[in-house]
Amino acid sequence: MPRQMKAAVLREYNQPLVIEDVTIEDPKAGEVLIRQAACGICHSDVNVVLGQEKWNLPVILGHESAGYVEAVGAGVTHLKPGDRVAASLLRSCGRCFYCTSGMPSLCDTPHPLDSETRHYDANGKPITLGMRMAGWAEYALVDQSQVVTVPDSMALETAALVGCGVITGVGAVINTAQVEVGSSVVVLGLGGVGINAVQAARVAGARHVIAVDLLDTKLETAQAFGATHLINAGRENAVQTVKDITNGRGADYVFVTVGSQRAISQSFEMLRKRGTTVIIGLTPNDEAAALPVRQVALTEVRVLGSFLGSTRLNVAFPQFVELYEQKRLKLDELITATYPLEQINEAIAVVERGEAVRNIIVF
Ligand code: CXF
Ligand code: ZN
Repeated sequence: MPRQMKAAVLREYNQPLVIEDVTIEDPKAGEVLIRQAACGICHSDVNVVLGQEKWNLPVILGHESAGYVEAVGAGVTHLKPGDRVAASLLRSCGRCFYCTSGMPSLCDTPHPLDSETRHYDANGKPITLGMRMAGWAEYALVDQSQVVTVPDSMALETAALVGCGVITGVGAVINTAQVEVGSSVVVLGLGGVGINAVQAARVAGARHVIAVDLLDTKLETAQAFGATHLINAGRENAVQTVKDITNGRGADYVFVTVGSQRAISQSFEMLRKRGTTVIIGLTPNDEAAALPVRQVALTEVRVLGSFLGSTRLNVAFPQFVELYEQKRLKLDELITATYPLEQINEAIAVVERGEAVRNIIVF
């Protein structure tokens, strides 16, 4: 039986979201309906609200959450109503070349939830299920591959952050780059992803964890998450400072979390020979960045892309839980503030101003 719920609907770009009565359908085969406890606000959601990324309007956004299993579709055997779970936008079919090769973040099998309507407004008109979750709502419908169970030791608000920000930042360091003990690591940009890259570099045993941003408040946060050196790129020459810290050699790894050509160019100037630039942040549209061809060839630098931290959810989540229980991964500290759904527009405005690591909606 379809359920009635409140949801935050984006009807027009650059306009406040509208809290509406929405009908959501039952889960179909392989799907899970989650009664949401919490859902994060990610910069990628805000980019859609601002019209910088387009979805078919009206749309419900939100793509990292946690809650309770409300109902499961046919064939879902490892989850039952009442289970505490976290959900991610990382969806994978389990059968394609990429999934069977251990690269589920690159799964390219279309899913019915990508295109089918499961949400209807009060007039019976369809609403798009955005960001593979439509998480800013009292219930969310996802594929079972997007769901992991949460132990009682972890609050659902905390678990909600794992699905995008944590897997993307931590995964880039641990999975994509596989940073070695003793490395010199630079993180350019200290939003939700950058802060998680900083703490993952610390967990991985990096010698230098050099955090770079334009805002002192973000640099202070990075220090609390394990950065050993802070560079305000507005005041300091970041390239020179990285060289100074690394015996004039340059960094082993630079993680570029901001989608900017300038940051990518700078990353090459900061690298040592055979160092690695990891590109995480997306540039607007399909902008290209110039590659320093001679340097790439002559100094053997490497360029890696990282999408959702090259994560395998069922491997990563239990690891994160254990690191969290050992107090080596800080998750509670990522939460800047919690808001009820009715105040989602205030919460988004704070994120837009760059004042939050993570704001979350609680239900
Ligand atoms: C993004 C990456 C680009 C597509 C939307 C989701 N990842 C996390 O926010
Ligand atoms: Zn996100």
